[in-house]
Parts: sequence; C-alpha cells; structure tokens
Amino acid sequence: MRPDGPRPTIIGPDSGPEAPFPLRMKGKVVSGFGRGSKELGIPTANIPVEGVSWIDEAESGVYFGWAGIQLPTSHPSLSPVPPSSSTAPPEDKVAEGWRIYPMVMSIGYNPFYKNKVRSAEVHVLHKFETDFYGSEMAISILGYIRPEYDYVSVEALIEDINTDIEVSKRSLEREAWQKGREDRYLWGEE
Ligand code: ADP
Ligand code: RBF
Ligand code: MG
Repeated sequence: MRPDGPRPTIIGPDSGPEAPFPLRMKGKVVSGFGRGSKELGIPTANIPVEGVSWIDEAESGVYFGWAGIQLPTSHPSLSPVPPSSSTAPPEDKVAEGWRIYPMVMSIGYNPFYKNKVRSAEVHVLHKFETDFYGSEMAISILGYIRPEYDYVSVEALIEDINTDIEVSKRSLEREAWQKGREDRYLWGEE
C-alpha cells in the first residue's frame, strides 16, 4: 500500500541524469488493458517489453524522460515545428512524422490491478487529437520516481499519477535534462 506523507516535487540533481540512465527502449504502440483512458482518464501507450535487454533487471515503478513518436503524416496532431528549434529532430525526421515529447511511464505489474504480466506503458505529456496505435515509439528514460503501489481506491491511484505528471514536468524543465531531447535514438536512429 502507498505510504502516507508528502512526496518529493522534483527528481535528480540539477546537473542532469545519472547512471544507469538513460535507459532506452522502442517498439510499436500496441493495445493494452483498455483501462487507461476509460477508467483513469490517463491514456497510456503500451509498448512490448520482449527483447528489451535491461528490462528484467529494472526495478518496477514509475519513470520519466522523453518519448519520440513517428506519427502518420495524416495525424491531426502533427503541429508545425519551428525550423530553427534546436530541440526538434532533424528536418528529414520531422518530415517523416517524428516528434519529441516529455513522458512519464510505469514499468511493472500494476499492483492495484494485479496484472500477471509485466508491462511498459507511457503517458505522453501532450494532448493528442486522436490515437496513434501502431506508431513507432522510442523512449529515453532519465529518472526513477517511485515504486508501484496498491491503493485504497482508483481515485487515490489517479491522484498519485497526477503528482507523477507534475514531478516529471518540473524535473525535465531543467536545462541539463532538456539536453536529453537531442538523443538520436528518439527519432528512430541506432
Ligand atoms: P490501451 O489499454 O489500449 O493502452 P489506453 O486507454 O491506455 O488504451 O489508451 C492508450 C492509447 O491512447 C495509446 O495507444 C494512444 O494511441 C492514445 N493516446 C492518446 N493520447 C495519449 C497520451 N497523451 N499518452 C499516451 N497515449 C495516448
Ligand atoms: N498502477 C498501479 O497499480 N500502481 C501504481 O502505483 C501505478 N502508477 C502509475 C504511474 C503512472 C505515471 C502511470 C502512467 C501508470 C501507473 N499505474 C500504476 C498503471 C495504471 O494502473 C495503468 O496505466 C492503467 O491500469 C492502464 O493500464
Ligand atoms: Mg494503455
């Protein structure tokens, strides 16, 4: 069960991410358990964990970092990227639909729901107009927020996830953490 008491509001030193981060994984967005949007109001893009070298040793819990997604060129959320933006993918990758967003994610068994299989699900900190199932997604994880807990109610779970969202935003706003957006892995390279 979740321990009582206040939570840290920011994670990691101002100087930037520390070992073992960044941890990277990529895959096509697949269907999950069907409760992210419906039950929690917090959609999570699920990506398969099979074949991710470090996943078995990784602690279960909540992580944050950057997500690159290749949206179909017809996707309504493909907002124009300022051409001079130093944090955008290279121009040819932008033309292919790649965009980079902050993200918060869970890796584990969702103790509140008692899942039997380990999952990796990413909540992208951006409002999308439609789904992007089947899209290629590349993740660079820069920090660990907390373990997964069981909760007394779905409302208590939602409250903690909303805190995770705020903590992730605040942590990633710092200059040394913004640098993580320049990782070529995030637009499908390597
Ligand atoms: P599922 O159980 O199939 O994962 P969800 O209710 O968790 O269903 O919804 C996830 C889907 O919603 C993602 O696969 C993606 O296509 C879409 N989606 C829309 N906005 C977001 C967002 N901000 N973060 C993650 N997924 C999003
Ligand atoms: N599920 C849990 O059972 N316990 C948790 O502590 C928990 N924390 C989460 C934190 C974040 C940031 C996200 C995106 C999800 C978390 N989940 C947790 C998973 C949640 O139960 C899951 O996304 C939905 O059930 C949809 O699959
Ligand atoms: Mg999901």
